Amino acid sequence: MQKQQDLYPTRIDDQPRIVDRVDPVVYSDPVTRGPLDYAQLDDFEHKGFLHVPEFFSGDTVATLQDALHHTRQAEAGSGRAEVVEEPDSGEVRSVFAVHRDYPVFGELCRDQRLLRAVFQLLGSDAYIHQSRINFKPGFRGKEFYWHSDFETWHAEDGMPRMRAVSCLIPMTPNNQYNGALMLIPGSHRHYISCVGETPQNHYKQSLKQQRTGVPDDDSLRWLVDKYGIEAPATGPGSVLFFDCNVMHGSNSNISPFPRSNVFMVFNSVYNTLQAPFSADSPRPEFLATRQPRPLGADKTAPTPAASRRSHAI
Ligand code: 6CS
Ligand code: FE
Repeated sequence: MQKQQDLYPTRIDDQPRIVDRVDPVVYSDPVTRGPLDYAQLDDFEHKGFLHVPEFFSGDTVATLQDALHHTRQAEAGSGRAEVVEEPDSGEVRSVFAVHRDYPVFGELCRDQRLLRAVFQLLGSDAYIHQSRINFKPGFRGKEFYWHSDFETWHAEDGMPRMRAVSCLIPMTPNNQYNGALMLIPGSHRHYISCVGETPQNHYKQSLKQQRTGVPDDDSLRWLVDKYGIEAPATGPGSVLFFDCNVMHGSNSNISPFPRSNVFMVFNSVYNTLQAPFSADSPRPEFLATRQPRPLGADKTAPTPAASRRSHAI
């Protein structure tokens, strides 16, 4: 498979580097109609994330919460590759490919309003690059150290450009007590090229505790000094959209309250995976879709306004 030019080299030097993003953030015209208004699209453009309260109805949330509880019970001790356990307690930390294996989450990723919002951000049709539930159980849910998802998806999955968006769909309250997601607003406009080499089968370690492909202290300090940190308090019914390259992480949860979220990662159909840019072999399909199934995000509105960048860049 012919490799595209690597605009975002990483894990190749023994020195970290911070380079500017060359890709757009919001790909469609701000006038493109959908659930996100102009101010919200502008917010996403500048911060790299957007919290939208009350996106889903109470009935939808209740259905999703039931499915989440069922998933956790079904997967505890299942030993499936898609299931990642907490390093110490063995509790379920994450379950991947839930859009493929659980019908309720398969329907969620086809929600027409969600897809329309994704079209407003990506300016094209999209498919699920990755889906997961992060349970972050009470008392023993461990941290997700600071990282850019794109750095991993570029290095290990071969995602060429920054044209993917994550939708965090909270199933419990996310607050300062139970490990809410922390994000650095504006960090999506800078790409931190990390040191180190990708170990073989890195995902078997990184999904429990990521050490390779995380920013060095000086780069992280530079970002925080420049932009600060935000930890939006979210909860069931809302959606947090965040750009593939925004720097984020979450603390361990020592509260009694779980912090469980569903994540749907939408990738533009114009950004399909190539050969990994910094790994010997691609990660498994349950982590990174290599057989895209477009969802029709570009067909979700009655009369979409012509969008300037709805074609390949
Ligand atoms: O490696 C990945 O794809 C996963 N790792 C993290 C820490 N966030 C994105 C994704 O779930
Ligand atoms: Fe992440």
